[in-house]
Amino acid sequence: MTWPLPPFLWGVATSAYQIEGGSAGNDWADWERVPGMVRGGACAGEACGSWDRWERDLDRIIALGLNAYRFSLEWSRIEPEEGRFDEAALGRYREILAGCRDRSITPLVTLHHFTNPRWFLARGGWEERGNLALFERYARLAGERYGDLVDLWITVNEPEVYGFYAYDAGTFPPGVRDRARALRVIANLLEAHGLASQALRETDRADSDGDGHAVLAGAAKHWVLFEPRNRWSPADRVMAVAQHRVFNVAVARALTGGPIDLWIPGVPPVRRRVEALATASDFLGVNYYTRWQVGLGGSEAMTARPGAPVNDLGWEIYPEGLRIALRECARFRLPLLVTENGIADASDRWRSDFIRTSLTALDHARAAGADVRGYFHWSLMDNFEWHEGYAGRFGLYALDGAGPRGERPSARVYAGEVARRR
Ligand code: IFM
Repeated sequence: MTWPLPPFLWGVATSAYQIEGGSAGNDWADWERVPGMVRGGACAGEACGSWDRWERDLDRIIALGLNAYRFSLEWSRIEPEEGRFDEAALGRYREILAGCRDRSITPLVTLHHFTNPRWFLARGGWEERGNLALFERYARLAGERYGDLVDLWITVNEPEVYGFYAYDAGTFPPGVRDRARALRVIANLLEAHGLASQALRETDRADSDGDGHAVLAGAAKHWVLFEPRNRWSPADRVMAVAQHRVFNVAVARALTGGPIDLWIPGVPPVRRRVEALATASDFLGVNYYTRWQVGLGGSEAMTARPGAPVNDLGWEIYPEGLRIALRECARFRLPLLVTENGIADASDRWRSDFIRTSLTALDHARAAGADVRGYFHWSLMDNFEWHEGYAGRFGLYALDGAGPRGERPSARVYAGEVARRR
């Protein structure tokens, strides 16, 4: 597809449940109350209070000199009971979107970012292929209600992370540990991307920014660099290649028009061709954070390189890897958006260098031919980091107010790096 070259999108990314506060109708609201499921017994609670303080968030984006904002709609607010749509919630998201447009911020709107309405999970959630029509209906509504304000859509965020965390590792609700079910869930989310993208194209006919496109749709893929723990071990090398194939390549291939073909040794494969996927994506969203070592030995499935610097969550700090991730993603022959990239660093010791090095990696990837159209830093503010609770502080702004108005020194670095490139 030809996507005209708009100004490069420089933004930040967030998701509804992680920042809004006060959401009670989804699976996470139930899950976080189960003892032991979230680090330190944390609950999202009021999070960043963004449901009411969204203007503060947009003003912060302006203060950083950015022109784009990726955020998500909370499906359970919009459809608190199956088939009942909440006009007040729909109205609030409309206000936020209009607030973006008033400030010349291009919104990039995600429909599904990990949370599910409670009623949806009760119906079998993403395990039931028949439930995809429910997501399609929600996508259709979003297209109808917000098409005049939104051209850029992300249907699903990190289907592979959701599938493996919720149905294999069991760290996300519903806490299942069954790899075969995980593959089925990922396949259904991939299909959902196709259906939702089609629904958006049918309902969003308004070209909000006059570039000739009413809808540019994609999904956000968490791209991990895998390497063998012991590079002389054939078994470890096989593991690294196998994980790269299923987690990265198979998912990206389906998202960019290929068949669904998910395969892990010892588990029945999931293979099907979904017509709606063939033309579903105008871009591939790339969420890049780190590199992991994998192998047969050791108690942990994935580990950081021994001796490498790590962030507050124990992830290797490897911002140079963004260049490799973008080179690998460019092979799928669609424009790319870096839809997430960031570091958990409460002390703000590493973030400034991380940003500088990541953006240099981005420059190099573009110079080498990767067609990247935007970069969204994760995240604007510290927020609820799922099963890690509030232990992962990814914000350019601190939740509990370090520095003037909570702005961390690295926020200025990001603003400066963007200003140099705009
Ligand atoms: O906070 C998450 C986000 O919800 C999805 N991508 C990775 C981020 C950091 O873990």
